[in-house]
Formats: sequence, C-alpha cells, structure tokens
Amino acid sequence: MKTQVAIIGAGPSGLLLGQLLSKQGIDNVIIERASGDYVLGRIRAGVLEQGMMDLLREAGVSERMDKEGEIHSGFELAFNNKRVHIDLEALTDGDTVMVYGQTEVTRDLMQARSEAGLTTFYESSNVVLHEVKSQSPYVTFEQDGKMQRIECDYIAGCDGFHGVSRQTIPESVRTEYERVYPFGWLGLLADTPPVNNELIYCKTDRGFALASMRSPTRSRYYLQVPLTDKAENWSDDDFWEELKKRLPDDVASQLVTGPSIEKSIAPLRSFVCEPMQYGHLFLVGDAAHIVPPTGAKGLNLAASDVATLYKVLTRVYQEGDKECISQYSDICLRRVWNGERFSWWMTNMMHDFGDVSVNGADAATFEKFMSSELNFYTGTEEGRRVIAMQYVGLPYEPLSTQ
Ligand code: FAS
Ligand code: PHB
Repeated sequence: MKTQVAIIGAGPSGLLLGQLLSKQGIDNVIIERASGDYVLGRIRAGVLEQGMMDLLREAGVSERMDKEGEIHSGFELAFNNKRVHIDLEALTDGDTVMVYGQTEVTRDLMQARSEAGLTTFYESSNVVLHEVKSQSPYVTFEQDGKMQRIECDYIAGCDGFHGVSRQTIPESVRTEYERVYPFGWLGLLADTPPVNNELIYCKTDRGFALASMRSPTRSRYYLQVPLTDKAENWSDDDFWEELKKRLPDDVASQLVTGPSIEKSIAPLRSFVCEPMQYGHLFLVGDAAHIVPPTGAKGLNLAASDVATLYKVLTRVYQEGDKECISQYSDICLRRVWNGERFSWWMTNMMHDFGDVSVNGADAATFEKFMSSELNFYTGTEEGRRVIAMQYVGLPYEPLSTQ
C-alpha cells in the first residue's frame, strides 16, 4: 500500500491531522494500536483554546462542538477561603475557552474520517517505522495476523507518550526534559449537574481539587492524591466526601453527588523531547510532550503542533517548498515550552507538596513562596491578565516565508 502521509495513532492529534490533510487533497492513512471504542473510552481533556476551536472549524468537524459545547468567559481560583475570578474575556480583550470533552472531539473526528472514506487500521500491532531518514520511509505492522507494509513520503508520530515514534529517533539525537510530580489526579465523571457554572481550581491544606464539567448534566471532578493511591480504593462516597472538604464552603453545600461513570488516576509529569522532527518523521502532541493538566494545555498543545505540521505538509505538496520542513520543530517547541512553563507554574502554585522539598527549598519554604506567588498574581489586574492570556492560549506562530 502507498500513501503520502502515514499517521501513527488515532487519538485527537492523528485524527485532526488526517482530516486537515485530506481537505487539502493530501492522502493519508492512520495506523492505531487500540480499538475505536477503547480510544473513545479514555476520559481526558475538557477545555479547548480558541486556536483549537478554529482548527476544528477549519477541519469541518465543529458543528456539534458549536452546538453542544459551552463557551466559558472565565474560571475561578479558590484558596485561603477566598474565590478569585479570572475574567478571561475582559482580561484578554474578548478571548474565551470552550468546554467540550476530548472524547466528543475524538468522536466527531472519527465520524468525519469514516464519512470521508479515509483508511484507518485499528487494533494494529508491532508497528515499526523504517528508513525515516530516507526519501522513502515506510511502516510495517500486523493487522488481523498478517504483516502489512505502507510506503509513504512522510510519517506523523501521533502515538502519544507510550508510542513507538519518539523511540524511533536515536537516543543520541534526542534530548528529553522531564519533571515527575510527587502526586496524581484522581478523576471522576458523573451524570450530575456541575456544582458551579465555571471551573474552580481549589488549593487547600488537604490538597488540590478541580470542579469541571462536560455539559449541564455531566460533571468532571479531580482530587490530588498520593502516587500510591489506586482508583479502585476510592469509593464514590469517599470521593464525594473528600471533594466537599476541598471545595469552597458555599460551593460544597450545592454539590449534587451521584454514581461515578468513570474513575481513574493520572500521574502528573512535565516532559519534552527535542527535536520534534527527524528526517521524514514528525512527532506530534503527547508523542513529543506531556504537561500536568493544571493548565488545560495537553490537548491544546497537540492541536498547535497539528496546525504547524498541516501547514508545512500543505506547502511541501502544493508549492514544492521542502525548506519549511526545518521550521517545524522550532515553531512547535516555542509554543510547547510556553505551555509547559504555565502548566508547571500552575501546578506548583495550586498543589500541596507535603514534605517534599522543591527546587532546593524545603516544603514549608516552598509553600510560602507559592502562596505569595498566588496572592501576587491574583491580587492585581496585571497578574490576573498574565494568567488569563496563557489560559486562553498564546497565538499560533505562522510559518516564515523564505
Ligand atoms: P493520545 O495519547 O491521545 O493518542 C495517541 C494514540 O496513539 C492512542 O490512541 C494510542 O492508542 C495510539 N498508539 C500508541 N502507541 C501506538 C503504536 N505503537 N502504534 C499505533 N498506535 C499507537 N489534557 C488536558 O488538556 N486536560 C486534561 O484533563 C487531561 N487529562 C489527561 C488524563 C490522562 C490519563 C492522560 C494520559 C492525558 C490527559 N490529558 C489532558 C492530555 C491529553 O488530553 C493529551 O494531551 C491528548 O490525548 C493528546 O492527544 P494525542 O497526541 O493524540 O495522544
Ligand atoms: C477537565 O474538564 O477534564 C479539565 C479541565 C481543566 C483542566 C484539566 C482538566 O485544567
């Protein structure tokens, strides 16, 4: 089989890239390890930046998002028994975010791909990328017990943190940066009305909590938990009781509880692999970088990678300009590192590091620094603007013209 672009992974990165390339007449095939149902079963991001909303509209898959998604013009930070509203719209001259679950984005993209009759191999195994430094790379994989081979011009590694693409770049070429946090997020999804009409990020001496949502009838909550915790050890009642202790009192009294429809623990890490391109292989999204979800950046950084790669490949095929390939990694990494820093900063400010020393400061001293940081940035309009402009998302960087 031959195609122009082989895409590894049918998560949001791979599906969105495939949809955008197809609209430009660029042939592509997706090879995915899991089943479509398994991909849809993963509950992840919930907040879309303006840039991602625009990209989904450009891809022609935004109808349900525009109908069912909720535009949010602000969110709250709760700490020291006070609630500070971050007025995104006022502080950024009109920018907002969209609350629309990653699961629904993925579902919309899968449906669009299927309707367009584009090829996706699900439940593939032993995926191997070959000759990525040559002009004729190819991918081999097993499908229904038979070996398959796809010849292509380029490979987009959209296969997430545990995928095969990043490992295809020789260790001698890769530089990896990492910070693993000493806690995780226990997430719960329930068909209960959200406790508040905007997201509330809560810092308490019992740990962090986040009140989010998916719709007016479906809520998403998170609790900071030790890395030793297991989701199965948390009953729904335990979760609701702990959440009430971490929400502001006047909010906790409004909490509607109910049976969980999903409960899972996500570890928190900051991670970046440089470079994000090697020969004819491009790393996209979680295959190249991971952020703690405190800044709602993970899915959104994947989207800006997709935007850059789609423009590069469109210029390659439509204008014959291969020079722009060398811009890909640097353009992506400038925005990625902004997202990494913001997510690391929000995680440091909002979480309880217990007795773990951080950056050479003992835990109590670090906590004093972070409490002062939080008071300073929320206590002035300038400080709230710094938070707001990063939360709505910094602008996407265009390709430079030679
Ligand atoms: P993905 O990991 O979504 O997709 C990669 C795909 O590649 C998967 O379908 C996988 O099955 C496939 N794959 C892997 N190896 C393969 C191989 N060898 N061959 C073929 N296919 C292969 N972000 C937020 O903004 N907010 C959140 O609250 C949030 N919560 C998260 C919770 C968890 C548990 C995780 C892991 C991530 C969370 N994220 C969150 C980040 C998340 O949204 C990612 O940014 C987003 O899924 C990135 O999408 P992709 O780059 O497509 O990677
Ligand atoms: C979510 O709703 O899953 C969500 C929202 C904002 C975050 C993280 C997760 O920062």
